[in-house]
Amino acid sequence: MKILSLIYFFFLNLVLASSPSGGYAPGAVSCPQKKSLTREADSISSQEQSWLNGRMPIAQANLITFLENANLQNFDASSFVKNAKKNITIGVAFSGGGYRAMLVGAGQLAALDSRVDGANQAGLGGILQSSTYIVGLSGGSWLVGSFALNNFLSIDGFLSSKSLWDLTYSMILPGGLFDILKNMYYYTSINISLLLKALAGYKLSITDIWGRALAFQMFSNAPNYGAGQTWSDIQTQSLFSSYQMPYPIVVTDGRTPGTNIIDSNSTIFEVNPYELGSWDPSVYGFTDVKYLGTNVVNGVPVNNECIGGFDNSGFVIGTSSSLFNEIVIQLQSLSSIGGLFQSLILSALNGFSSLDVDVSNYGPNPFYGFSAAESNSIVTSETLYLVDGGEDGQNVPLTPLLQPERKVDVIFAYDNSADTSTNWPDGTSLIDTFQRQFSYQGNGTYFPYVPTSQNTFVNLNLTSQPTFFGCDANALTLLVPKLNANIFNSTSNGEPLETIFDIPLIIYTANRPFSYYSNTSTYKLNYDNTEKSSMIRNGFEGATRLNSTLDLEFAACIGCAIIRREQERQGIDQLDQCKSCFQKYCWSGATDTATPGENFSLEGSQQQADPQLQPATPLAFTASITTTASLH
Ligand SMILES: *[C@@H]1O[C@H](CO)[C@@H](O)[C@H](O)[C@H]1NC(C)=O
Ligand SMILES: *[C@@H]1O[C@H](CO)[C@@H](O)[C@H](O)[C@H]1NC(C)=O
Ligand SMILES: *[C@@H]1O[C@H](CO)[C@@H](O)[C@H](O)[C@H]1NC(C)=O
Ligand SMILES: *[C@@H]1O[C@H](CO)[C@@H](O)[C@H](O)[C@H]1NC(C)=O
Ligand SMILES: *[C@@H]1O[C@H](CO)[C@@H](O)[C@H](O)[C@H]1NC(C)=O
Ligand SMILES: *[C@@H]1O[C@H](CO)[C@@H](O)[C@H](O)[C@H]1NC(C)=O
Ligand SMILES: *[C@@H]1O[C@H](CO)[C@@H](O)[C@H](O)[C@H]1NC(C)=O
Ligand SMILES: CC(=O)N[C@H]1CO[C@H](CO)[C@@H](O)[C@@H]1O
Repeated sequence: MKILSLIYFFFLNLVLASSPSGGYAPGAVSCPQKKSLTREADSISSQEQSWLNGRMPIAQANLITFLENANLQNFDASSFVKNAKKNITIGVAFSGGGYRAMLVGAGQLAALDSRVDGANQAGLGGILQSSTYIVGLSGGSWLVGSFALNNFLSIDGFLSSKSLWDLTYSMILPGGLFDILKNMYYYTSINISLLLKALAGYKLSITDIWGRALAFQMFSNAPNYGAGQTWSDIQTQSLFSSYQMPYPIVVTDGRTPGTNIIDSNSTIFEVNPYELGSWDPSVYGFTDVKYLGTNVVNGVPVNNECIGGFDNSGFVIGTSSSLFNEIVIQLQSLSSIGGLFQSLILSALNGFSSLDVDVSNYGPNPFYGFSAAESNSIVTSETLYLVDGGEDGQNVPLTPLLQPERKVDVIFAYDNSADTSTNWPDGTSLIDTFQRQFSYQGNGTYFPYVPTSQNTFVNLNLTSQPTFFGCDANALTLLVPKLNANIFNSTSNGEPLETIFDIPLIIYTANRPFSYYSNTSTYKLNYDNTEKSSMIRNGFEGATRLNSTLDLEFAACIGCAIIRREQERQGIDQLDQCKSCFQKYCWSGATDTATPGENFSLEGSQQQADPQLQPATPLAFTASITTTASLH
């Protein structure tokens, strides 16, 4: 019986997969024409550029529609967008925070999606269709990966699907207590995946288990739950290749095993549909994601032998969220139910026990001997170790959108972190991103001023309603002292130099309760359908100022933020309506670093504040600030 089912599952692994082995294991493929799989990070890839050539006209046309519907007064959207000096480029970023971040993020995403029922009425529908980039990290990477690899299915599609995002039972026992066949299939299938990858000669990490488990929820429409589905399969999704979806990117951090210190010098990696790599000087390179697993020296395949299928879709989002490995480890204490997982883990860790549990193993290292990177860095290691993208504190993944090469004008930053002891965000992520630009690794990225204290975020209501940062580019000159003198100059090839107008404006939206307390624990692993749709609905309402009921002009105000940089570039005066919007939504630069709130209460051993933050929102709630760094 056991042998038979093993054989059965083995063959099931072989059908209809883009991985060369047909299943989870990487396998030999012929090498591409190009000499090196790796390139310097001095520009976006030629594939990204050619994709943008297709996307930009569509995004600009959709932006005209959005702006026309936004009720901006005395504004000709069509002529403004058509006469812009550059394509108006919108990026959207979703933070980590487990299923909370995925579900609240799904509501925020739905609010921007003109295909979703109610999104146009609520004000922001169409922004997703006008956007160029969409970035996710950890729980946010499940969201972005789900959309990208299910061919940009709308949120309604996820909710009506029987298998996608089925969170009724946790990944420990996806069939619940009674669907024994489902549970058996699940465990056997994961086990076989791991076995096949190990047999193919690859070292496993817990992320292999974790990634396969996630795929059962996120990629369940793919054959055999995505065992043979790769991240580079995004390239062949029809709504990607016809430029109908934004360009999806997930973020993960580089880490040296044995160290736990993530400082401003950590290396931030991104995985996009074509490449994995980093803009940071420590690596400063990108490798073709399709050929991960290939043994290379300075990007050149050894013996001209190449590998495909390493970039399994679940493995990629599992990497971005590898902090969750810790949960999986803790499951061991969950007695009999955890026992199955435990036995999987033990077989995966066989001979591998010295590694930190939250490290994903990308070996052979695609940047081994890479000449553009720092010589004493990651390039000397035979394996590339990647960890949860939020481990450096920047839980909203903004780094890919701050690269001057991407020319982003405005970023929707959705923060569903659990910074406070009651699992609400307090701006920590933005503070960390602000500071990184001054570090060695910041390497010419710029980020507008934000408060330096979380207390200011909370006291000044910057987390209770969408807030704009960097409203006035002329106030940012001190951030770019080197470039300031050259603002209006061009380089020899006629390209304009970076200017203050190329620093994106940030539209920051933090998780808040409107119709539902969406501050669930990062470790909550199962959501019944009511909880799931309540989380999503609350995210939708937070993104839209309660469906624009709290501000009838909200869509217009968002429009003002989107057109702001182009107006500044051209020296066009702001509309009166936009001036009053900016009064309402821009951070003025004021600070209030007092411990938030008047009502104090004791929590645990720490004395903490419990301010009554609202009544701008229908549900009254309290937040408290923790001093210890917490998991997102
Ligand atoms: C907008 O993008 C398209 C496609 O890349 C490009 O051809 C066009 O020149 C861009 N427009 C501006 C104003 O830069
Ligand atoms: C806001 O709109 C969404 C989508 O139509 C809907 O599900 C939700 O109930 C609305 N909220 C309120 C308070 O009307
Ligand atoms: C960051 O890296 C730079 C250059 O290698 C080094 O000078 C600096 O000390 C590092 N900072 C930290 C906090 O490690
Ligand atoms: C996984 O397979 C190994 C053999 O490769 C077996 O010893 C182990 O019991 C299996 N674990 C589960 C949970 O099926
Ligand atoms: C959610 O927020 C409310 C109000 O701040 C708080 O009372 C509750 O404990 C929080 N729930 C969790 C799970 O943190
Ligand atoms: C924050 O919002 C609350 C509720 O709307 C309001 O009472 C308070 O004055 C606001 N604080 C600031 C600094 O705007
Ligand atoms: C930029 O232009 C100004 C004014 O033409 C000129 O004085 C300055 O030297 C230029 N800077 C560079 C770096 O070319
Ligand atoms: C703008 C900037 O400082 N770019 C630098 C980023 O890092 C690479 C590699 O160290 C440099 O070559 C760039 O000049």
